[in-house]
Amino acid sequence: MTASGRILNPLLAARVVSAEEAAALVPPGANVGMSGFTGAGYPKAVPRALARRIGAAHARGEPFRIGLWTGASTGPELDGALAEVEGIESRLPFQSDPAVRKLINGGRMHFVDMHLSHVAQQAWFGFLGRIDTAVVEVAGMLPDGRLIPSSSIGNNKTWLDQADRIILEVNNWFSDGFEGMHDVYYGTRLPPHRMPIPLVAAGDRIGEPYLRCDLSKVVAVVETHQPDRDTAFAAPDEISRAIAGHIIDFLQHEVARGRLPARTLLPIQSGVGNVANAVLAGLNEGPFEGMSAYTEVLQDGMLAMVDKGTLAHASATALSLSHAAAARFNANAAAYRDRIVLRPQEISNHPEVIRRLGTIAMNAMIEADIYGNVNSTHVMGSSIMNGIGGSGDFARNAYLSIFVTPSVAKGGAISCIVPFASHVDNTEHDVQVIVTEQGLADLRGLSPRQRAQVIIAQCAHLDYRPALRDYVARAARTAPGQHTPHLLDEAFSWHMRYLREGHM
Ligand code: 0RQ
Repeated sequence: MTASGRILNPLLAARVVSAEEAAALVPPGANVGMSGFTGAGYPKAVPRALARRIGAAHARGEPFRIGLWTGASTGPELDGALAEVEGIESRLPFQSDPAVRKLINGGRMHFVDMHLSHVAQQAWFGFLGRIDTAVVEVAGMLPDGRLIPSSSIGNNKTWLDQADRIILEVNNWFSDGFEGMHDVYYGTRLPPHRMPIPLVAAGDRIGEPYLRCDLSKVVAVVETHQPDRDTAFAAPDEISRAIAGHIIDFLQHEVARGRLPARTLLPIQSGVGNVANAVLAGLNEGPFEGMSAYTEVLQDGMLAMVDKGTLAHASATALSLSHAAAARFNANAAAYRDRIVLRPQEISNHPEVIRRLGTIAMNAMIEADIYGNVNSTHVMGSSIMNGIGGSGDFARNAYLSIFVTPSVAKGGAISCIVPFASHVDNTEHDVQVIVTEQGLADLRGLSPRQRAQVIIAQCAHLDYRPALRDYVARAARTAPGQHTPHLLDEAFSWHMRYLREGHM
């Protein structure tokens, strides 16, 4: 047994080295598949040591960059450290680190923004190139070499299976209670041999609690003791409370129409960010109970719902918690294990399962246009914020697809309802409901021209309604086509005005 007490396999115990020694095994130019999803379960020591090595190489004038693949966003010790030394050539599939964002938007790092459910299968198809090295955080290692995952699973199964060499970080900050929380499904096959995924309820377990690992590929094991990044959320404010209120009214209306089961509804999915978290806080005060979640991220708001019993079961691929909530989770992990299951992201975000379960998807956005096209990723059309993440996986396949945003951004200088979205991630075909603090636009069964009327009347801020209505009226008079009437020569003038006024 080694210092951490978590490495019960003798072969793995014999591989324990320092983070520097492990980082020395990553070749320049390598594609590195690291663990980590929304700030949870990412390696904390090796990436920093690798960043130091890259920084030293750059100081000597030697080029050294890697391709960095993860589950989703990580933490400052990974994305932040590698960005600081400009050590990342290309990044996929999602990020939220300010330093990474700055490099991408400055044209100094490539970013491949992918649906999160697509990553593992595209790696298996061979579409992304070879994975040289996997660097994966785990909470422990069994005597037979199987691995206890930590606070996220993400793409770890795929990285471990596909990489030529494996570096493991074993983090004994996580309590013993994490063992048994995970469900790693090994039944996925490649076309034409695919079979149905046998998951019919959010809480089902269809796989194994451990990650398998070919021990002959493990070149280094590093011991750590460190919590995940602090994913702190802004307290719900008047705006997010109003958005939550509109959603609860809508869900009750759907129950009254017989389109949703009373009390438990259908499994909910909730996206990342302050607004999504605040909506969960609102739901926790609402009339529903014994619900389930089939989602990718379990954030503070959802943990509070589990604590209260509003949620009976939650399925995700990762936690994404503030330090206070993470400490509470860690102390009670054994109890949460019965109600919370973490899965690979190819399963948590799988279109087949999302559609079978009838998920209610609720994701935040940057802006929507008057016809219902949603921009989840780009500010002013050319700068990335985080990435599409799982919003598209859920929106297209959900029973109900809801997008939320405050009606204005930047203190009211920018309308989040615009004539023409400056970038489209989720199309009008995948967006059924749009909600701002102003109200809720139910777009189901509406044509584009009908949608424009409802979105402006229900969702746009009062200050922007006249200009939006003016656009619609003029487009109705002069646009060459009257299905989705647009004045293309001025469609982007809204965004141009903000740019000219120096809001970016
Ligand atoms: O920037 O902090 O610099 O002012 O965008 O905006 O209002 O705090 O909203 O934290 O809920 O994030 C869409 C980014 C919303 C997130 C997004 C600026 C605003 C602020 C954040 P500042 P808020 P949130 C499952 C689902 C895509 C991935 C996804 C996201 C910042 O929810 O990344 O859905 N979604 N995944 O000022 C200019 C506008 C703006 C704007 C907001 N119209 N114009 N700036 N901002 N609207 C989870 C995963 O996939 C992992």
